[in-house]
Amino acid sequence: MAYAFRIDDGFVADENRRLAAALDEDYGALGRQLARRGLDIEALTAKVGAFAVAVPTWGVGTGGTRFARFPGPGEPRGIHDKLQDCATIHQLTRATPTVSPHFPWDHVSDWAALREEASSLGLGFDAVNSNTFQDQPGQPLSYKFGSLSHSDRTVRDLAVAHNVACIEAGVALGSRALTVWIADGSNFAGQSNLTAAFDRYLESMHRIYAALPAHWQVFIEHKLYEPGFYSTVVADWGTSLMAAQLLGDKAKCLVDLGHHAPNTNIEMIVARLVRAGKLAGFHFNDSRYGDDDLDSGSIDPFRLFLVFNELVDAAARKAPGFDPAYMIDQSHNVTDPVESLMGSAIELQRSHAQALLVDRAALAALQDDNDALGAHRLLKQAFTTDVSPMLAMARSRAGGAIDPVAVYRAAGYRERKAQERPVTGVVSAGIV
Ligand code: AFD
Ligand code: MN
Ligand code: MN
Repeated sequence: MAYAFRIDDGFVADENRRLAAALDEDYGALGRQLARRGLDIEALTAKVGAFAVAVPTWGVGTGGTRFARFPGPGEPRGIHDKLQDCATIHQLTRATPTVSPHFPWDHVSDWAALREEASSLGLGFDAVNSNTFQDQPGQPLSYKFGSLSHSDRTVRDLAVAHNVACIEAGVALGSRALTVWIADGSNFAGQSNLTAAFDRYLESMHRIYAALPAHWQVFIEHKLYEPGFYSTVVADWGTSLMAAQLLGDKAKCLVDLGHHAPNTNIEMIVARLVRAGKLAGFHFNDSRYGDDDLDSGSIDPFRLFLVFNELVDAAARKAPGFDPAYMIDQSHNVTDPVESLMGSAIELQRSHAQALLVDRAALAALQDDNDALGAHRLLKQAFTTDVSPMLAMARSRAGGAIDPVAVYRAAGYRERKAQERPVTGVVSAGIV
């Protein structure tokens, strides 16, 4: 493909040099603070550096709402441009080595070539996502009234076939999981038989499950409402867990942080799914009202910390079957998506790092003593510790930027992309 601007690693190193002395000072101070708590900053920094989260290909384009979409300059025009942006996010953060594609949005004719292209950019592929929530041009049947749970078998067949094709594409890309989110539901009481719709969904999922290769998994993504505003076929983690248990070992439940009723205790759902050996992984984002798809940690960082507290706890006690896949799922309507995704990856690392600070044995002792405030204070101490120097040190040691957004801006990446990627004039709406 034609020459595409990339930020020079030498430029990143030069920018880092200007910040290195201050970082050393802050890292040293944090190290001494943690040492007083019996924590070794070097061991923690190594763990933080090992944390990785996938970026969804749809996340690097500007998002929108059902009212409008306001495109930003230099938007990716297709999967090749998207890979460039994903590579830049990983280059500067060193936390996003994989990409999660969405079909048919990211369709290409040669999967092997795409895998090669990604690999040349230092990227691999994470879970593949199917799309039966909208009709594609020329599609013979419509998903207007559902897909995997549709009342018409021929529509269900089409949706199943699409998911099987996604698996085949994923195999060629080196992926190991299929994420299935369906928009199926109803808008009017009486419109749909709630039991029959779920039965049809299960039957379709059994057929998709049967097409999974060895070592593959299917991730079931639930969502409370929207676009069905009366009922949704896979609305909650109870439905998701039931489906995963009925399907078999390869089926697990994916938690998108925006897909719950307001004020739901999501960390408890996480704990339950871990206990059931059914936690597939996450779509990280933040929300205030619904499926807002705001940047991770931007609204309620404490909740994000509490989710990671459960994850670190599960890892520490080696919970059976615990191997969650981490992905960001956000819609960037008013920010530069690359900046938002870099910031979000860092916020996830931050929550992870803070959760690693919790003294598990001390917490268990306080819980056994029913010392409510003592236990809470222990968590709060971890949550209020500024681990920024640790995150920056992990990044810079891995060749990333101490301050990714500042380097990204100084490099003029978006301006260069605006020149390389002329506006196509396509106006679109829709939440990604
Ligand atoms: C929609 C859903 C869900 C899903 C995404 C990609 O709300 O978050 O992960 O589409 O399929 O935004
Ligand atoms: Mn999602
Ligand atoms: Mn969503």
